[in-house]
Amino acid sequence: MSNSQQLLKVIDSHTEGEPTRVVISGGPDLGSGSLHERRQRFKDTSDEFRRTVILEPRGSDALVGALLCEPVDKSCVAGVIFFNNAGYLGMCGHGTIGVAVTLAYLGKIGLGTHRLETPVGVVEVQLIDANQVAIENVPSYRTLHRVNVEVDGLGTVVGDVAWGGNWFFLAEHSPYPLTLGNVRALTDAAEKVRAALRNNGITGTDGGEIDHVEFFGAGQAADADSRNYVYCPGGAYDRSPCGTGTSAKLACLAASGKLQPGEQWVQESIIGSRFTGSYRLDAEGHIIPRVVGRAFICGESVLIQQPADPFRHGIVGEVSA
Ligand code: PYC
Repeated sequence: MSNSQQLLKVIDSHTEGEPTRVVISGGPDLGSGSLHERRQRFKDTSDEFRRTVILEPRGSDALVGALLCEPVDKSCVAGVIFFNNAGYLGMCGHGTIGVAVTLAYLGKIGLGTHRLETPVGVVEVQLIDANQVAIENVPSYRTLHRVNVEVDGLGTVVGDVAWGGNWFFLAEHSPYPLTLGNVRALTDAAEKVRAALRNNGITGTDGGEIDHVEFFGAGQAADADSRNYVYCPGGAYDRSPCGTGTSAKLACLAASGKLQPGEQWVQESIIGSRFTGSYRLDAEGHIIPRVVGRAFICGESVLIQQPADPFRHGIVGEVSA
């Protein structure tokens, strides 16, 4: 066997069905600087690494990768940069729960509260038991209320724009019933909504693209407040209720006076898994979402890249014979 093959150690988990792959060794050296700067360096110099970890044949469109880094803020147990099949995320709620459970599995953290640094700020994680984690997300807020967007094939779609660590459009009504059988139709609809937002110049307040779309409906379980479908930037749907998406939802509920600080909101996903959300207000009056969910370790492996493998950096197109 060639000894120039590259080895990457990863631990896989899923958070309420949504997968996270934490890179334990073999990742790129991103040097120093803020997590925001290191995420840019990752993008500029090591995008092949992202593709190797996430894309088929080693990964899948639903997978979110987490690269552990030295934190700048020494009160944090680790820094983390999240990435997926399309690029890099500011924050990832299900991924943070997956990272916490992975760090516990590795014996690096115990029960209790810990801090993690992300490119968009510090988040707190509380390891409640080996699988259950509460995250306190970055401040979340609604920036637009009841925007009307003309969407190809769907007519006028009404929704809010909110930040929950990523930019979300939260449509008031789902174009289709929120069942797993409708995922293809929901994904097509979400892509059209995203395109309409882009074509109409509707962005986040920082000019960032609104690249996550949520549709909401009634919860199916008796104690669920709502069910969602969440479209992620690379075209995959979130199997979990989406941590940053639930944070964006909490921001909208708070802004409309429909949820008070400390009240619970049970958000069901399209596969019936759930997060329990609530929020507190910080000194500036921003909402700080708390999202509770479970993650389970489901793999510990070594990814191998052999030099002759045409797909060692993932399948990005056809290869010639
Ligand atoms: O849980 O925040 C989240 C998330 C974002 C994209 C996929 N999951």
